[in-house]
Amino acid sequence: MSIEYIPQMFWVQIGDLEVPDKMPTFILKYTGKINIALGKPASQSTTWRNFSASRANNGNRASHFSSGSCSHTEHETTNWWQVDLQGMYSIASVFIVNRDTQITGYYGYFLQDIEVHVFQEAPSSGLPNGTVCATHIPAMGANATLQCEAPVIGRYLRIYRRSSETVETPKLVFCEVEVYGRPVTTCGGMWG
Ligand SMILES: [Ca+2]
Repeated sequence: MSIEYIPQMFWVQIGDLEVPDKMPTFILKYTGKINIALGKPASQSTTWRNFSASRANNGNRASHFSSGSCSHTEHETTNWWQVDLQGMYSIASVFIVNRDTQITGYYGYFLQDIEVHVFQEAPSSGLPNGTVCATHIPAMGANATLQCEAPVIGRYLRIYRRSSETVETPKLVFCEVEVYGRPVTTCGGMWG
């Protein structure tokens, strides 16, 4: 014996239409809490060993250096990490997971003097000449949210670290970079 469930449906008249009154209703509310950097094409100024840029937006917040989930540049005067969001977004904030959260007193300086820049076109040089979204001067702890002073519209997000006299030759190490914002839609096509 089997039991078959047959949902009961009632019909109501709305104007000239007869429609079911038990239609499931879904309300999609965009909260801006979707990580728009996840899995998008990532690059960095240089790569130390096999600590590729894509490790910083692979969705894994593991912060141990040997976890295989952190990016790492070579030691440079100025270095950067970038993600192509593959579309135009109004970017509101960036969440960064630093290396080795249990000993950030030491590794915090890896993320000192960093700037988040946003570009609408792919940057053509290594210069930090985008629109500044946020700046973080002091050494960062285990992780931090960098809130843009005002939302910045763009497709490419690049995080720079400049050399500082207070620390050794800089490098950029990210165990995760999450970007939060809203898609920017434009009207066009046949409806102009
Ligand atoms: Ca990661």
